[in-house]
Amino acid sequence: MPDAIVPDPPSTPVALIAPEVAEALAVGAPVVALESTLISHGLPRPDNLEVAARIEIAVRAAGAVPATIAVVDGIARIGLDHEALDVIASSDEVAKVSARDLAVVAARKGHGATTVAATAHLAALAGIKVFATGGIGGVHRDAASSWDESADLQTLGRTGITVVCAGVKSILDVGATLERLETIGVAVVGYGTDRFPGFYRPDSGHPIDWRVDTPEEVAGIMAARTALATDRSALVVANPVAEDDALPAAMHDRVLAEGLALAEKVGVRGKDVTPFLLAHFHQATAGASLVVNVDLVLANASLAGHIAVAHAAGA
Ligand code: PSU
Ligand code: MN
Repeated sequence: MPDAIVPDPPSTPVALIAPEVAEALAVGAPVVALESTLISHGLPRPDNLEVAARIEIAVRAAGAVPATIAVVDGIARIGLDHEALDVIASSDEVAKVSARDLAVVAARKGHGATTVAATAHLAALAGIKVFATGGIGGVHRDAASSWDESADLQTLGRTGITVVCAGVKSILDVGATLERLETIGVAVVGYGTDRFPGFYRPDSGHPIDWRVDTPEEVAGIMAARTALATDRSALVVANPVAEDDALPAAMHDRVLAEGLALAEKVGVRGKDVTPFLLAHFHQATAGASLVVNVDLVLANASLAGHIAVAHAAGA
């Protein structure tokens, strides 16, 4: 992608790559894309702004350039300055934007926090190979009747990017999500584990076929994907939260059951479901789940940075 994408007929650009990110991409230096929905809709204010900054620092500490992605004043920005990050973290006018919503928000010059789907799409467009988030979206537990399956899955099925996450959120039907990932051709490897992580917990109860133990191993798989042309869908690197940082199992299971019952009772639907359940966890655990959420995102940002470095080095 050129550093700015201008629509035809020309007007103001609809997408812009920050200078530092553009320079890194131009010389093949490591870059890590970061999503913004977890900042605006997943974490409570005002700490979310500081957390967003710490996520970028974790990427830099690993030796890569962070590119947080969001739509600001109708422009899809690949890499945010402090002012733009502040808008996303603090404004009440920020929509949760999946890939299908990008053009609507751009055309009406609004603000949008990008989900995994929208972030992966824009990152791939810009030529970024590695992306870090907390947990990707998936199949909801009531999907058989609600049809609620995150658009993250569809997008990852057709977007060539490596996504580092702590599995999928335990609010989802993890088994069904793993089946869907297989169907749509998304490769899944466990980082230091052969169990699929469950976001707040290191083990969702489901095994995965492939385990890797180093960033270089992931970079090797990325190179082989390109050579074999299986890099048109995503590679998920599932990085479990450390047991010491995880939410205690009993607390997790109790709060999850309460949250699912409450969502049902209140009748939360559509894109409000995930933010509602995350907020319930934060409130019902008196902030303990928030600490876990921040820890796992920072760990994923760091690992993504190391993978981007290994990939750039041609490992
Ligand atoms: N990871 C987090 N917190 C979040 C999310 C991920 O630690 O809030 C967001 C991501 O942006 C993901 C979204 O794309 O949750 C999934 O929303 P839905 O289930 O409505 O597709
Ligand atoms: Mn949904």
